[in-house]
Amino acid sequence: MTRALIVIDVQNDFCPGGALAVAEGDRIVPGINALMADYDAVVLTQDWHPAGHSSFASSHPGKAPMEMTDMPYGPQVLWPDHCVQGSHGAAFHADLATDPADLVIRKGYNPAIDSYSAFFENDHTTPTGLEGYLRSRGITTLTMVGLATDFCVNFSAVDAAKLGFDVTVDTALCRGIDLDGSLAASLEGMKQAGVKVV
Ligand code: VGL
Ligand code: ZN
Repeated sequence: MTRALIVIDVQNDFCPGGALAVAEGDRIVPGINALMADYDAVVLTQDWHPAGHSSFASSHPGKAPMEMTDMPYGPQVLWPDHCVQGSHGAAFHADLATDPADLVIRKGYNPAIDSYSAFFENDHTTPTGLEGYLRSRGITTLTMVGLATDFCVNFSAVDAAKLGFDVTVDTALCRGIDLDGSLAASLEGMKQAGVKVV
């Protein structure tokens, strides 16, 4: 059994003071750092949008952040501008240990498609390449931590389980956005998908 720690989007914009701040998003950083040495591989993901990205409310006249829209690939929450490529908000939290990472995978760079999952864009079809990386290293077992529990952690964990990885989400080292009950729904959805939610 070869195990990877997948650290989802521990970036300034998802921490207090950031553009899409998740309550207590920064509190998980020390615990994540402490876990890294226990794994065969450490992967960090980074939400990485071009300016004017289609998931930004500012790209949709008349729409406000947290409203919904219909995209060609399905319903999409419209977010405040966040994690713009090269910005301070897109950088990892300053205290996150990045030296132990074997791979940093960026997602959401396609202007027309959002990408919550570390494995597929929100069309659920376009791969990010992470699956191939993990398989070619013989990794079968994943622990996921990070931000936000109900969006990028949720989508990543469900996709990983569907792909046949053994997946655990460590909720003590995650924090959620909780939009209209999305946190509880995501925990239920992950369990239904066969993710071990601990
Ligand atoms: C995320 C909303 C938009 C996340 C990323 O990392 O959970 N949420 N982009
Ligand atoms: Zn995003």
